[in-house]
Amino acid sequence: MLTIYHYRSTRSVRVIWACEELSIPYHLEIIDPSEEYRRSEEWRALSPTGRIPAMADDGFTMFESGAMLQYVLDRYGGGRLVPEPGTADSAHYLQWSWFAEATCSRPIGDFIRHALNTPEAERVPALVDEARSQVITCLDAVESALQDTDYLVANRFGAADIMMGYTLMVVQLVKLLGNDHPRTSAYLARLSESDGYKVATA
Ligand SMILES: N[C@@H](CCC(=O)N[C@@H](CS)C(=O)NCC(=O)O)C(=O)O
Repeated sequence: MLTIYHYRSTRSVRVIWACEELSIPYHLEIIDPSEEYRRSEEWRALSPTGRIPAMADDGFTMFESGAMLQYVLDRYGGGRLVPEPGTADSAHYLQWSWFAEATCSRPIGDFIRHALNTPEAERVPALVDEARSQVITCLDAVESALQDTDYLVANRFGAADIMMGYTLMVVQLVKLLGNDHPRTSAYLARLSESDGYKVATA
């Protein structure tokens, strides 16, 4: 059985959410999120940079939430939640999945570091503003994509929405999602109504 090494509100939410949507059985291992544990040999054997999450299945382990999600869908998904490979819809599924983690997550991380995890007296406004502006540019892209559709690909809920849904959940947590992006806010509200999302973020 899949083992998902999890801590609340981290990117393991994506994998749990997909497993819940598809009724794939999994075992949750809640890890100690302290820096001390994440520096330990035990955790570094699963996640060499000390980050969360990691996953084990069938005698191997892996890190990177997007890769974990893709593996779970390939192995246990039976074609559900993903478009047929090699099609335009699949290209867009890959595009939004990579966008969620590669392009959006970096400025969100920068914003958290420079604005939230730095004491006010030490903050550098230019760094905070730059990170915020890059997050807003990402939100603009999502807002524009949601113009005539409820979901990112083929107007059907799928894995791209799980990838982006988690990213938007964090954007909302750090209070950068608001009235300027009404379609994106409504999209996240729609996603968060699903039982899979509720279990994964509980
Ligand atoms: N690209 C990686 C990012 C992993 C990551 O940054 N995880 C966060 C929690 S969601 C973390 O461990 N942060 C602590 C740190 O960076 O030291 C993935 O998708 O798994």
